[in-house]
Amino acid sequence: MTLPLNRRSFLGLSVAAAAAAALAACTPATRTPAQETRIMPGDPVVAEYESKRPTFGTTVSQQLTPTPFTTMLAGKPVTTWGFNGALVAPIIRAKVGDLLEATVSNGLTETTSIHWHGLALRNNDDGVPGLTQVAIGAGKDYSYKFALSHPGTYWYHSHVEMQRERALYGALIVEDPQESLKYDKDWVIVLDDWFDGVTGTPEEVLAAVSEGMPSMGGMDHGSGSGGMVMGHMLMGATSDFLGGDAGDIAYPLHLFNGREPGNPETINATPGERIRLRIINAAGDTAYRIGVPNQQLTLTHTDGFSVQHTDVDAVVLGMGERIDAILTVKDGYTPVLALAEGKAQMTYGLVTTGTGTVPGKDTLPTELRGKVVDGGQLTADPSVTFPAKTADRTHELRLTGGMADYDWGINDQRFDMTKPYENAFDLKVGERVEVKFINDTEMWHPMHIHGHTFQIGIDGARKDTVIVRPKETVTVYFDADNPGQWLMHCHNAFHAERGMMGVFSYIK
Ligand SMILES: [Cu+2]
Repeated sequence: MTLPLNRRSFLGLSVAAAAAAALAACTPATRTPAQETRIMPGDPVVAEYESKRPTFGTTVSQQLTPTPFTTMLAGKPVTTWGFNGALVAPIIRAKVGDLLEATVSNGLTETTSIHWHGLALRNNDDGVPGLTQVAIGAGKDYSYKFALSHPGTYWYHSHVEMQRERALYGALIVEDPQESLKYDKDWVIVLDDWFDGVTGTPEEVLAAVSEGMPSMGGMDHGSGSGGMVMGHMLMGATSDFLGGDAGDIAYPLHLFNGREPGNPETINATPGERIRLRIINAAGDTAYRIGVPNQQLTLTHTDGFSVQHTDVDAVVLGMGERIDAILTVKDGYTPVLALAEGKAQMTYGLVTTGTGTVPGKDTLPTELRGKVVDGGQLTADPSVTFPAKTADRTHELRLTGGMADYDWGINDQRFDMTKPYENAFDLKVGERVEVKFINDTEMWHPMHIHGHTFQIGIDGARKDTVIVRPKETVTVYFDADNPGQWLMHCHNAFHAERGMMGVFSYIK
């Protein structure tokens, strides 16, 4: 099975048509033998589970209009797509128990959708065209409305093709009415790697890397060199932390809340204040090493769930992951650095207390060392660990493929959204599911499961996205408590688009 690259014929029209058929009628030709037993997004049981989520709060409404707009990046006008005509989408803030009602008015000339990353929400609002909804047509409106049942730092983004490689993403913060963490203010930080309109479009870059990439034999640039740019490809960018190849896509820019290095977002604070950093990695192919020079951060949450507080010199965030950390403000300017892991590039923001001089971008450190962890290496707070239980079902997901043919997949299968159940991973309500992510490739993958959070091992962090290093196996567990059809995929935008996706399918 191969994925055709003509996005217009494959993903633009046929998915919408297939989705309409699958969701409305389920034609016999597309059925697998177990098809009629699957709990589809429109099944009454999905609504039943949604009705169990407490909604004691208010309705938070948000208008989101994906639209083309023009902004200045890298010193020139760049036309790209974003929500409400801006590089930085609205930060949606709500509380546990609220209903979120988001109306999408599609101002693009192609279909779109929104996925609510990390939330255990009703399946029919998960935003995956071809699986949970019909894509929102150009010029059409669609309303998402669902209960917010868990506090934390989440985000939303388009789930159509390469659209999130433009600016179609934003932060979603669910506050906890019973918040026990003490802090004075929070700072939402969205990080992104950027090329659109500067060196190429997402479609051009995908087409280029899909041709396959030459072997790196004899081209060892050494860890930390940042690699060598060849067209849209980045050759030889390596990271010891990530176990080798750090990323393959060349990005001219890295954005910190939509801003370039040299023009940083700057927030005011007073010495001694505790700022809760809520950091989201919205990038396509870049992990960030985040830290403050000569000062430790206290990590408190990953992917919205609390962890045993851990002081670190830096934290590495894969694509799709979030981290919450407490920064205690010192007098003067404090840079919050986000180093593009293995790529020798950076972006940053500043905290200022109103004294001292603004540090120029060329004066900032380019390395963060010492105690460095990723969210998957943290330990869950006992309040969020699953009760002990023997797994009812185990799924082994071998991550497969490679650079030579750019044929990323799972268990040697490349996902085809026109046949989403062809290699589905079945499960049933009430089961404890064990998932083994077995990385058979030469590259790391941030693996994401929709609609659930899993626990890493017996007492590891609760997460929805976890870094799996080359030749490593990461075993996670989740409780099958949210019926429907749920996508699972690598959160590297290029790996996902080339086939490293699958479906966890609830069956009756
Ligand atoms: Cu991947």
